[in-house]
Amino acid sequence: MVNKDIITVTSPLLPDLNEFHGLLQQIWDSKWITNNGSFHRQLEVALAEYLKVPYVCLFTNGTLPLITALQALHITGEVITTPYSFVATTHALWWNGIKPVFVDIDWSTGCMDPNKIEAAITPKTTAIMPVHVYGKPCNTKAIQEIADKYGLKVIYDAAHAFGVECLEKDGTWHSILTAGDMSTLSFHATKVYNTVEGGALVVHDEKTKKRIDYLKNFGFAGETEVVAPGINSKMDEIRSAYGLLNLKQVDRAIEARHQVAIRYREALKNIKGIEFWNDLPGVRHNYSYFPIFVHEKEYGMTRDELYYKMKEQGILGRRYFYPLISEFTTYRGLESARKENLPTAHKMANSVICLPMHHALNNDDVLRIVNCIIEK
Ligand code: T4K
Repeated sequence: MVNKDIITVTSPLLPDLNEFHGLLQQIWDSKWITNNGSFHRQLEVALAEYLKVPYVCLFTNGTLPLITALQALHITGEVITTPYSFVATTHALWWNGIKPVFVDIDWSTGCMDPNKIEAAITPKTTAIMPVHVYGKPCNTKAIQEIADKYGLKVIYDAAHAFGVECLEKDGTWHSILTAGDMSTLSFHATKVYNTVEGGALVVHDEKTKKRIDYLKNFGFAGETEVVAPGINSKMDEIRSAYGLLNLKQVDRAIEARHQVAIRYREALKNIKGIEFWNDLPGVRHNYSYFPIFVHEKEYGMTRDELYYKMKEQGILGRRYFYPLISEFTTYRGLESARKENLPTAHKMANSVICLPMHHALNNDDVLRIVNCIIEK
């Protein structure tokens, strides 16, 4: 019998409502509701500490930090990027009048394949914009070597990579957000850590932090001084307060996701034609997504057949990231968007289903999901 209870791909981590009321009362009392208020300042400091990064600039979503990073670093011409992401990554380039140049991805992570970058560099290339897709770390070392060789900036779209850390040779854990020139985060409702809508730009020095703070507030450097053509992308006090509360419970949420990943892997390990990734050695993952790849011949069903079967049973996995960004009308005319240029990205986009993954999934939910995949 089909169980009609819906299981969605994700579910937002919500702070305790009573605690939130308490903070709202403080905001009401102060009557300071936006423009770099006390909760905004507290959250920037708390996030920098939690994420082990020098500076966090809060934003109103995860798209505006991408657009702003490109502005702040004066990126022009062409930027090498990945087609295997959410459209916001490439849209940020387009909004800055920059031509995206797509390169293929690596099957073992879904991230940009560093071996494909050099061939895509032209005299107009000014930067690389990779994505730590699903929170899997890009090969940051290889990317940085190429960037240094050609004098390119690197802006990481780290929307999925909240809290992801890598083990360094000296035995210490480093945030993946310290790679490159800047990294962006999304705190959208669907993310591991959310502030309803929200995002951030991670920068490495105080001067850049100051510059970004101007840019996200119309370029104001003082009451009557505008130093740059800025925008308004500030996070308000209400969402900052909500964010402070969610930060207290995000570790528990990540651990709950980890347990879901363990159960999925155990249940699916012997299912022919269903591929998934194990944890990478030396990486602290955040389990933001659980993609599986359906190999039609071995599994006996196409990806879409399984996707729609799950849907009929109320299990709403998602085909993140199908179609590829390079297939959308805005971008498909680009030379680099040609299918033969992106074979691995096409293969991944055509075989992926992200299974439901969030902190509140229980054992029965996981059982229902894996049974739907196992029973053909
Ligand atoms: N870069 C990358 C790599 C990104 O993935 C994203 C965003 C960005 C940049 C831009 O960051 P933001 O500007 O968005 O901060 C979602 C999100 O809207 C988007 O943030 C995210 N990536 C993208 C991968 O997924 P949809 O259209 O799939 O979301 P939606 O509304 O269909 O929600 C999915 C499921 O989540 C629902 O079925 C149920 C659950 N849900 C959703 C919402 C909004 C809830 O339970 N409650 C909710 O309030 O795009």
